[in-house]
Amino acid sequence: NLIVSDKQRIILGLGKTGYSCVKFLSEKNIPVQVWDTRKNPPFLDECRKNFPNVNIILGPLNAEQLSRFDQIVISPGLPMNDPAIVYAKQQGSEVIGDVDLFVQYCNGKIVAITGSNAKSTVTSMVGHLLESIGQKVKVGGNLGVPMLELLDIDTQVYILELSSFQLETTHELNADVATVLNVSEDHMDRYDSFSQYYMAKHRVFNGCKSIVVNRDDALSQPLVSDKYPKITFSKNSPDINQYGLIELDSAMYLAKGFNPIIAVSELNLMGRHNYCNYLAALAICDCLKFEPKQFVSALSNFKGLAHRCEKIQTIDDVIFINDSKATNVGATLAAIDGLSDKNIHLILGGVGKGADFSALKPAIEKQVKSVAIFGESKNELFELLKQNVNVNVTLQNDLKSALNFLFNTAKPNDVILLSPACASFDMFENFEDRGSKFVELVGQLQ
Ligand code: UMA
Ligand code: ADP
Repeated sequence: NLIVSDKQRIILGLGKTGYSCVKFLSEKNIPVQVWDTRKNPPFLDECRKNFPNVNIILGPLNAEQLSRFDQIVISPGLPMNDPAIVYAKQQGSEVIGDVDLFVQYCNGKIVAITGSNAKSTVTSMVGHLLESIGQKVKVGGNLGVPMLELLDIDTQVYILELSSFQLETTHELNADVATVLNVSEDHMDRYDSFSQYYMAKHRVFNGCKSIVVNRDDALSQPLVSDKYPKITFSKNSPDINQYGLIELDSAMYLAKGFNPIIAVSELNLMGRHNYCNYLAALAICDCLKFEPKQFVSALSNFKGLAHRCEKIQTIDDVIFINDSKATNVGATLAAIDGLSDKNIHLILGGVGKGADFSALKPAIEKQVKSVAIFGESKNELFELLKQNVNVNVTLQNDLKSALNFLFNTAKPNDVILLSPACASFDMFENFEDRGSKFVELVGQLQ
């Protein structure tokens, strides 16, 4: 049992996660202190007001002081390889995250979803499908609401989106269903190697009871033995009793084995990558013993999330798509592939997070007509893409000039796609802010 009252415990971080831990433990009369390296962390005032007895330390971590605590509850935004944290661990401090606390107190089933892309979409989809059949569900984690805030006695299934940062500090998750939806490079500014990032993701399988695997992505296969019940999905044709896509009378269907479930024309989300997301969600529900035929109407009325390949509007027959959540190369490749029947004009750039952009080049050469690049990584992207006879590549100062350039270039029926392959915090607050500014700028074109 991790929590014993005589333990000296410190929470690191006073953002959403840190504050949820302070609140959860304090309300159980478990003494905590909290430390944030920032001078003015987001929940400072709220913490002072609601928990005046909690000691708050602000400023850089001190290894000696930190190592005096028996247990350190670390927020996902802080790296585990911080020298003070490494030292405290060497001195015997136990380092955990909010997931470990959650698991200790959770009585419902846990669906744990990770992957480099599609986590939020699939997490929300599973929530929507299960709710449609009357299950009492809660959805959260990396998606936005810290998981400790979800806990209550009525919930039957918790559907958690988990980031590699959250999984790094997770020991026994014991999920009823666990999945790594896909793995491609991301957050390389935080990891020493791709394999370290991959290993963090695969901690989602620790102690799990059943697994969902993407047949198209070898890196989604768990490194555990075959003893776990397993259901698979693929954007290609299905295996016996497994999920995939089939064609019947020239229409494409989601299918289990060779039994069609619903025609993709009935679905709101476009592109093969999204069909794959519906299949992943169905496979997860199947692991919980719910058959796909129960979900036909819920599949057709799932609206999708903003900023993920979201169609904004059409002006002069040019279609505008906001995929601001594409903060890594894999997501942008999926968007380009998903729109392969259109002429694409692409807006790229922002904070590269140490990524290798080279996989973008062949996809852009094959399917994109013009690219407008802006933001912190613009020179690196321009160097990669500039020598190209078939694609018009331009450097721009900001999102507005990038959009205006492409609008002047695009022809009727073409698509202008914001899918930047980069994080946004060089010029925006977050990906939502970037997407909303894009929508606003598109509105001004009329
Ligand atoms: N920070 C400090 N000093 C500290 C603590 C944090 O400088 O002492 C900085 C971190 O470096 C980071 C920022 O503050 O830049 C926020 O870190 P945090 O751990 O306080 O974050 P929370 O507010 O608790 O939000 C976290 C997730 N954020 C991160 O993992 C960075 C949120 O995911 C998540 O929704 C929330 O917990 C609830 O579970 C956001 C995210 O960007 C959306 N996630 C990354 C992603 O999706 O790519 C992994
Ligand atoms: P995450 O929570 O993992 O970041 P989201 O559902 O928010 O996932 O989507 C992030 C980005 O990934 C969006 O740009 C979206 O269009 C793209 N995406 C969605 N599904 C897939 C998929 N199956 N493979 C690759 N990219 C995808």
